[in-house]
Amino acid sequence: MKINNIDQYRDLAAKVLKEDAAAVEALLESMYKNGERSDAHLYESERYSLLAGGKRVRPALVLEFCRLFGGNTEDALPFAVAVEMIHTSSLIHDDLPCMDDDDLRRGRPTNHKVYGEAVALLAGDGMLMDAFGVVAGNTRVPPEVRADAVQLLSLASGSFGMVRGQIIDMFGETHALSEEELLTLHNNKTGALIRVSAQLGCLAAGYRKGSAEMTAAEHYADKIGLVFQIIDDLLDVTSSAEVMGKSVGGDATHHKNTYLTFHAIEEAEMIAERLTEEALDEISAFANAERLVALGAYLAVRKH
Ligand code: GRG
Repeated sequence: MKINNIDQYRDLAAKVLKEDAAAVEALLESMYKNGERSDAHLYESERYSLLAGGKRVRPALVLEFCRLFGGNTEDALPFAVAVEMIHTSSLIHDDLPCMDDDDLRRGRPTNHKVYGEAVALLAGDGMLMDAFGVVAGNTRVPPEVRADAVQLLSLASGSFGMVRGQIIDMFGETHALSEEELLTLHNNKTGALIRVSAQLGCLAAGYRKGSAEMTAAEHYADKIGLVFQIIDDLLDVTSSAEVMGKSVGGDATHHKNTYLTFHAIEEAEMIAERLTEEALDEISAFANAERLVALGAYLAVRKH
């Protein structure tokens, strides 16, 4: 599917992200309350990062795949919130001095800059574990769907998904990676959570692994997941901290292997466009796919 005029998708994508973020943020808002004198700073630091904005792309994918396949988005909302909690925990940990040592995230000082390293570590740990409880406690869907969701989320975020991607990324700081290794890195560090978001939306709508619906969702997500990381690599060299709300230029500082290690900027942009068109082809034949088409098209031209 050729993207001839991106402007036609921009408004719809913004509307989709805004609507879905509102539902997700309302539930997040209710999760961590004031606490006692001795533990209030844990909940405050969790709220600080969870309610700091962010594009909410992953939860939007959960809700939109549920909607696309005829589900009730209320059934998918706990799954959407859980993915955002895991994503946010990974951002807190990624920013720590022992990882990327960043000062800015989502336009604000990073969690550890405000609350200290130990509290930031625990805030990330806490919301990561809480996320699995939120999924298992989603009584709006049958127990076997919850069990599938827990397993898929665990695979996507743990040692066989995002954490694996992060360790390959760290290895790459001191070793030259092959392009194949870089793709494995991206597919795990960024792609796995994007893929599971699409899968959880399908699960909430009643479609299990192996169904034509979930397979199409996985193909779409794998392609836009790679595009997401290519654009992230491009923005790291072409954008600014003001626009991004996080530091830029860190890839070069940390000697990271990125898509631009292997491809010139214009080539990477063309690959991102081609992958996006292929992603849209995976879903455009389903009725009412416009919202996910717009979201996929927008992600390829996002500026932050
Ligand atoms: C805590 C499970 C867990 C893992 C820790 C640190 C780490 C292991 C993994 C790092 C994963 C990571 C930070 C990947 C980068 C993914 C990425 C492109 C993040 C930016 O996502 P956006 O642009 O950010 O969606 P917003 O702020 O909009 O949500």
